[in-house]
Amino acid sequence: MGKKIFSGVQPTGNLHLGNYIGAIKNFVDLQNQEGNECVYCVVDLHAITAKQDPIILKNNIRETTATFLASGIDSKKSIIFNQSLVPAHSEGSWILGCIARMGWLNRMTQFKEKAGKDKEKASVGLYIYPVLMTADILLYDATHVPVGEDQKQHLELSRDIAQKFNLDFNAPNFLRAPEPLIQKNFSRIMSLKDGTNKMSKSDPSDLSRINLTDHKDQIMNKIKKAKTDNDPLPDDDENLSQRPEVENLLGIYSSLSGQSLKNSINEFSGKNFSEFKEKLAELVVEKISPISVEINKLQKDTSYIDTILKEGGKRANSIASKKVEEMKKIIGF
Ligand code: AQP
Repeated sequence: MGKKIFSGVQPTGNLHLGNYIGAIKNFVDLQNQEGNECVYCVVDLHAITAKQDPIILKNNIRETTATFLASGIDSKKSIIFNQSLVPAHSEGSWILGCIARMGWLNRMTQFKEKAGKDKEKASVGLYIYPVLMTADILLYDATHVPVGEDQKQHLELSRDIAQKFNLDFNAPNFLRAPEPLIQKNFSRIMSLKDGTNKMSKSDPSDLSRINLTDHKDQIMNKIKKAKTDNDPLPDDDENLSQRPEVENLLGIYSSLSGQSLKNSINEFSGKNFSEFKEKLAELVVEKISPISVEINKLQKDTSYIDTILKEGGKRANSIASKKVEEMKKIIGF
């Protein structure tokens, strides 16, 4: 039987190679597997958990949509829309927020990381973000959610919330507990400047990430400047975890070439970093440049992008509004 897939990406700009390898590439593979029904959402309600400039946000919603399309998500096969078009997400999130427990949310490590030291100043939205994410998923009865490693804990929370709702209202199996789909290898792509931090949109250094809109010269330059160490390339993976930058670059190479880490290590053992980086840069350019060219082309046609979102929004709304109505009936509204 096919899977019901739901996943989202925040329109917060600077979509990067980590988002592509950890999430979007997987979205495309799942869409192309026979029998799957996929919903891919530009999660703009999530984006406003941090302050956004309205004009930039609007551009980022279109750019994220263009990235989906340019990466191979097909609006005829999958539903593509932005979250704020479908009111059921906000409504469902409120109801589920009354099911979730403070203790559960207090354990979420992403909130701790993103709120930083001054968590009193973080938005309430950032704190309850995992509840909105739960509503996103449960409204579509998603069976599987393709995400990067960093979202695993939120997925576990959404399973707890679904189970508690079903139990509290004696509605067995009404909300479906989803399974995360996390790639076994290279599920977390790290910064090019520091192999212990994940590649991230909000890293102030543009050299830390390959943006999906970077052109060839930028990609070559960033890989050339990527941090490595003074030892030669390894012959095996024995001490690789102590060399996070090298592990990350070999991981990117393996992931984009579709070969195992072991094969990549064998391919480059005994070679010097400049040779490896040249090959890696060629591969990243080969995979990312066509996407970046297409994003730039699509972005010029804003009315085309807006039509895709509107059409997708209608399809999403017809599924999600029905589910939220059933939810309201169950709780006694
Ligand atoms: N470095 C990464 N490696 C693998 N997967 C990643 N993802 C993000 N960064 C990496 C996955 O991409 C999907 C979409 O992410 P998002 O836009 O919802 O937000 P995020 O995880 O907050 O992205 P960033 O880049 O890390 O943003 P900031 O800088 O704001 O923290 C998700 O499935 C995510 O796992």
